[in-house]
Amino acid sequence: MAQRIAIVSVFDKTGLLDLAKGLVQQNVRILASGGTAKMIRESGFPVEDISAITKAPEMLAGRVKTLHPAVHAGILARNLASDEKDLAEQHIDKVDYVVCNLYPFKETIAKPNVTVPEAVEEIDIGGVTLIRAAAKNHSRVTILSDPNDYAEFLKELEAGEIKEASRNRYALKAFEHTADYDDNISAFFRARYAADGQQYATLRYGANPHQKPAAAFMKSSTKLPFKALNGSPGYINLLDALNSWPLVKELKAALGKPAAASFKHVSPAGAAIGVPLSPEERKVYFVDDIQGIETSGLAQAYARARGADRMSSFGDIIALSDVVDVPTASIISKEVSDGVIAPGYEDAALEILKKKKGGKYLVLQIDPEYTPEPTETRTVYGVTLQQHRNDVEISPRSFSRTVTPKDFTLPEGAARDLTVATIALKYTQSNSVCYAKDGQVIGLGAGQQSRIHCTRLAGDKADNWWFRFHPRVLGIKWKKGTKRPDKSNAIDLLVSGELPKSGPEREQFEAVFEEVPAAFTEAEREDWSSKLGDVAVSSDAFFPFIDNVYRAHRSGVKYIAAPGGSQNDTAVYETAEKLGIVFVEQNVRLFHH
Ligand code: 93A
Repeated sequence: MAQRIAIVSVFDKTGLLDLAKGLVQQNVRILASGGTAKMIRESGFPVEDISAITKAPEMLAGRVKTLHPAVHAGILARNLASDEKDLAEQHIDKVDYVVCNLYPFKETIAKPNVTVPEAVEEIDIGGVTLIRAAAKNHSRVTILSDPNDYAEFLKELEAGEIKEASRNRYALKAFEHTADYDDNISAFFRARYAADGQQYATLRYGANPHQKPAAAFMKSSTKLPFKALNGSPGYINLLDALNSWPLVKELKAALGKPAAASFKHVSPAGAAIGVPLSPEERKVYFVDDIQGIETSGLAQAYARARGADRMSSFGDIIALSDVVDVPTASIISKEVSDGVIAPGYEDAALEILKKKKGGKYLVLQIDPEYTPEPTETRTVYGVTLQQHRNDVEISPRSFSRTVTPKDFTLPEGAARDLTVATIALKYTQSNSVCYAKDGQVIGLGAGQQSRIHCTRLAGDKADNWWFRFHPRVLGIKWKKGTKRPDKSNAIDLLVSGELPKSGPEREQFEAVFEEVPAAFTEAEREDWSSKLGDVAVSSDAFFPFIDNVYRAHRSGVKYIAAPGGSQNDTAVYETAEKLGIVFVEQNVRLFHH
């Protein structure tokens, strides 16, 4: 048997001498690059320079050390007659083992104020080529890219040959080593060379001001699917924008009407399609002075999305399914909001939006044709998580199988409202439960660990929404100059039943009215609540207990859609039946995090 050959070229020389000793003991011929050979030689072990086979010196101050056919043909050759013939003709010997780790690119770029030339010098070429060639040919060649593997390798070598399972494991490690290395190189240059805002966007900070640096980017030189027409997005702005946009896109696709969503902390406060507004709705949603809202489905959709839960929508990120027109921009201009994402803007609408927030209002334009990769990847605490994107389609057809009553055909409005509620849940932090009516969310509970708490939270929000239509609220006489957020806060105190009888909070409450409205009595509450009906509810997962159905019923719920799978399914269905609620089995669980 010909003498086995190892090519050794390591930056990190940990364990190198023990390795050399073991290789020599097993009569392996060691060929090594400059610094590696020097260290082995100085320790008294036999070693040859790579030039012994390349017949070429290391060149360009080390930029070319191992890049040579004598090296790479020796590594890449298979046990095939044709490969053997090629090698014989060129007097090249097969290489059996490659030991290599790379220049410290990652460590170098971590240094403060590193320059491009400094980083460039640390881009390993020959080492990556050695590793990749050996890993490619791992059916014959062993590649060691991690000094931690030397001991085990030597043990196997002593015992005979390197096992296939070990070669496979080392090859995987090698591929990951070079992939990680390349990731660091591309990340370094992306941050410097990608046109800011096109493929790469520098963010002021991450979720909090101390989380720096922060960025949003695409890989593979793909452009970001959005561009900032005004302002610059923050990290949470983008989380909101990139969750709210697909919501409105899907809502429009499912129901054929313009759609809007109002997001806060990566959950919708409201979402709706364009359904004409009654005079009361215009008043409750603070849009009775908006010109042109009668003919703008988009403005109607946003009025409803923002109007669902005005308290939660304060400072929202807005998503709009269609090109933004003046009526929609006019509503936005009056509200406290952080930004908007839409496929386009009429010139006059953009001018209105650019004036908001002292000129800093975030206006994002999204490419409506953009389709994300099917696989989503993120890291949490350094661990990479990967999943297929939740691209399940929800439409009125998703609600065709009623459990109780059986084979019941939902009225169009109910199927529409369940569609709105369920698509909203698809983009809401779980657990989530959503109440909808008239093509809009009226109460949405997000991010609750307990489902009943979620059903209650969403139900309470739906009740608050409904009480804002009470004649007493519609008839409020505001003190002149009362601001919109102050009106929303006062209405919320009144309708939520949280109004204190006395004290400074009470005084502040009273200060905004010409005539202070009376708190609702128990009897008034019961009476007005009983007038709320035909509400649809959707849940992102099954109802584990019947309490959810009872709670939903108290807020005028007539239709429920939820996945099955609970031990209590039968009891849940029976409770719905008893209360005259239509229960639809919506088969897809929609957890979102
Ligand atoms: O500059 S290189 O990309 N050119 C080469 O041909 C080459 N071959 C191996 N760097 C090259 N290497 C790298 O040299 C190895 O990846 C290893 O990190 C380092 C070992 O150099 P030395 O043996 O001189 O200490």
